[in-house]
Amino acid sequence: MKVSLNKRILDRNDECAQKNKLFFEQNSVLCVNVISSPGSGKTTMLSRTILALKDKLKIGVIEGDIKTDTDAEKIRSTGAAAVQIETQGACHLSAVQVHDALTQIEAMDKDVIFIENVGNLVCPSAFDLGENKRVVLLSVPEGDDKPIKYPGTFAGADVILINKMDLILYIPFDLDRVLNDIRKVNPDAKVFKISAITGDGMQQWYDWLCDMTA
Ligand SMILES: Nc1nc2c(ncn2[C@@H]2O[C@H](COP(=O)(O)OP(=O)(O)O)[C@@H](O)[C@H]2O)c(=O)[nH]1
Ligand SMILES: [Mg+2]
Repeated sequence: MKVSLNKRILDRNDECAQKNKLFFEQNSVLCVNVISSPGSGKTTMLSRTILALKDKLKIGVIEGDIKTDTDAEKIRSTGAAAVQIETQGACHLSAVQVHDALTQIEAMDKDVIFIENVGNLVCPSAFDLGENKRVVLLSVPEGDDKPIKYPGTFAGADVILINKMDLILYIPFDLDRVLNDIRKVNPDAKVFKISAITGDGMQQWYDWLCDMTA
């Protein structure tokens, strides 16, 4: 019974994800679903990216959180359009929620729509939002065992950003192990080492993003 209910929820989600996909295709919008644990630096990374690329790309952001619109406010302070979805307890965004947000954010006029998913390394990866690309962040203080503990999420990424590299001198974190473990679950992902605070390493990420929109 539980299995068939879950399947129905996922089937309904996938139907709407297909509509979103068509919308992005028809409007030449690159949609990027950003997934990570809470606190790994999604909002900081997105804010820095928007400021760095503001003369090149029109960017909008759909923010997902259980409560509050603080992240949408942070994004708006960069000058970009942002809409907040409060999931009221749900641990991931759904394609329907994204669909409803697209008109509010005037997504048809943007080059890139980022979706900052609810902070969680499990549930968001099961829900297709119709995005073109998936980015997973892993930050140094979370520990070097996350790619093997949450292989499904890392396996689904097009890009993996290893964030908070500025802290690697202070926190035990075996970078070689992380890179090896990522290769085992996802040999094709691009992996960029960044600090969203200092900006180190961010240029490779900007280049990738610009290539995807070219
Ligand atoms: N040292 C360091 N702190 C960072 C970095 N990126 C984000 N932070 C900090 O990590 C905390 C959580 O960042 P936030 O962007 O809100 O994470 P989110 O929950 O994934 O959106 C904040 O205190 C940020 O200032 C980084 O590259 N280095
Ligand atoms: Mg955030």
